[in-house]
Amino acid sequence: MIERTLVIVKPDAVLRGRIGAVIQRLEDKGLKIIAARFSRLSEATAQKHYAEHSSKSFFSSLVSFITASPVMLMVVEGNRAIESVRNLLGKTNGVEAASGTLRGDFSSSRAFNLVHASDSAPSATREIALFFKKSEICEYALPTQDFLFEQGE
Ligand code: 3AN
Repeated sequence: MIERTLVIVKPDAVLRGRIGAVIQRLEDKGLKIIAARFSRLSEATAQKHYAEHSSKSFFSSLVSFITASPVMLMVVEGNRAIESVRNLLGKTNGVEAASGTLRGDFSSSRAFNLVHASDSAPSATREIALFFKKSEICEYALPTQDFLFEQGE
């Protein structure tokens, strides 16, 4: 089942020089980047993105953190991409995330956990629309496509 998901390489990963490491893991998995932009989020956009957490005590620190430096925004496509990317990230808290996952290997924090990825199909639709226009999404085929997963899988 082909899905699209939104990935944000967050300021901790950008400032620690780990953008490449994140992209490498996505490519290693056979996922396809179909849109990308390097951008500093406004406070208003960050608040919209994290709207589901607006009542939480950590909301303002979440917004400060995601706006602290530019971030790398990407739309990633592939077989069950939403679950697949969440598995590549690991648990929210880097201390608890399994070794081999991005957070497990690169984060020792709950707040500074390197990467955001959509957690459901409705979230992915909402988040992709928040950051990308339809015209910014590039449809193309990978030459390796037939060897990444079976049709209908
Ligand atoms: P995930 O990023 O794994 O989807 P969410 O959606 O539960 O995790 O949380 C969004 C972000 O909010 C997390 N990436 C984390 O940085 C932060 N966060 C979540 N829970 C807490 C908390 N209890 N205290 C501080 N920050 C938190």
